[in-house]
Amino acid sequence: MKYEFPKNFWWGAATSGPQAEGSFNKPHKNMFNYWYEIEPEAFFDKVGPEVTSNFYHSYKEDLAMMKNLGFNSFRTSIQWSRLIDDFETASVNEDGLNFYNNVIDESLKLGITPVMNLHHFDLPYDLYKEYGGWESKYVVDLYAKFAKKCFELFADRVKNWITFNEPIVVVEGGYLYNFHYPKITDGKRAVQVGYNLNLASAKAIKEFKDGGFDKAGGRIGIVLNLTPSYPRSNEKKDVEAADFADLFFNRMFLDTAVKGKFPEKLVEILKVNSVIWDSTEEELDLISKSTVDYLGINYYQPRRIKAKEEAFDNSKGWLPDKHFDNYIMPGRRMNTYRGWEIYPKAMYDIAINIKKNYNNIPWYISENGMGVEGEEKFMNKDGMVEDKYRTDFIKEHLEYLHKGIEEGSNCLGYHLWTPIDCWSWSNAYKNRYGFIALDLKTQKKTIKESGYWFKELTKNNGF
Ligand code: BGP
Repeated sequence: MKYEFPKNFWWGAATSGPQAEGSFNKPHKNMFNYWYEIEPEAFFDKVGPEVTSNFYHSYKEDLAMMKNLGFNSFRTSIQWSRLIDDFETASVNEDGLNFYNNVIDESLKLGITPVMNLHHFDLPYDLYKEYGGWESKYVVDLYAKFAKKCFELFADRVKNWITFNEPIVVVEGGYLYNFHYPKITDGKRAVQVGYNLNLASAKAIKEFKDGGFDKAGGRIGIVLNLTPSYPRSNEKKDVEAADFADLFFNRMFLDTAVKGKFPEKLVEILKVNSVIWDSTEEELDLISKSTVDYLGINYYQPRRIKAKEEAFDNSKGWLPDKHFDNYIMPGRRMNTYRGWEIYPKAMYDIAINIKKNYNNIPWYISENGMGVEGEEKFMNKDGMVEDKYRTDFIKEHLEYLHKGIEEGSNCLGYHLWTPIDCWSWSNAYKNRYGFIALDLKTQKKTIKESGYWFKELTKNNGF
């Protein structure tokens, strides 16, 4: 069977500023720079974010390699901590400005559409220290100033914007489950952070529209990691538990971004538990009027849910886990390196969900991929990683995506995570995801077998 994709389908891959550039010449630290400084042992092999894949210096060669693989599009992010000197006035750092101008111009020169994201877990550390980070509405306003500045500087050439990558991960990692600094566990504060991130995204969208950047051919969206919630069984209790997980982890951002409204049921539950966010009528009005033009959806793994089996431990106060338990489904297929289930059919479920429940808004797969540890063991004598498992993984996911598109879902493209093996938060360089292998010692970059396969795919617009 041949899988052909719509005309002008985006083929490419995504990375982020903090994971690819390295920290060279940055005027400020972000949260990860700071965390590494105080706790290097929290990072795999104690490898920090200073060098990463050296995109700051090698962007030309890197983009040329992406072009060689047939990319027509590519996502990265503008680091707030690189572009801006003074956060209050949003004054611009000359070196940062030159760097992003060069990246954008080089991409366009090669015929690669740049998709620019404004926040990939990389809040400037000073804004946490001084104001409490995403718990503060003042920081929300500073972010909107930063976003406005980016549009003014780059929207003449960048037509596809993203306000946030996976905002729910900021909530989960930093305020619930301790996998990102500041590693706080506090349900009420987590909920406020979730609200503030929604508000920040809406304020950036408002700046975009007020500035007329949409009328000038631009569009703005958000990237959400929509992890479909599957109940253990059809029993009411399991279904309700899965429904809560969907409300909290997906729809808190999805409904707000697309429909301008928090799900009523979620608001009700948060009220009953006395953890509802602090909001004003004016903010909610702004949110309702500032919805996205398109969506990026990151999909890696499903969320399996069962009803709570043991009494919830209240000692830390309310947490979302009061309403569900994670379910370890027997026989599930795993990527054991990352500990994530592999379930390609979710691509189809996502496509149909967007079509049916979210006005069939334009969207694309902004991340999907497979992180594998110790990939050098798959290297052949010519130094090429033979990552057939990755090609198979992509194919299986694309088959289900294709089915969703055939049934009318308005999907614009597919980006792998990531073009070149890049740095991953606390996992650093443990798991590799790229089409292109990175030798961390020499910074040598070598195309993997999957990269050559992808090149054929982009030529044929399918496989
Ligand atoms: C997504 C993030 C990426 C990337 C990817 C792979 O959630 O948007 O930044 O890191 O996951 O996950 P990890 O690096 O944790 O293995």
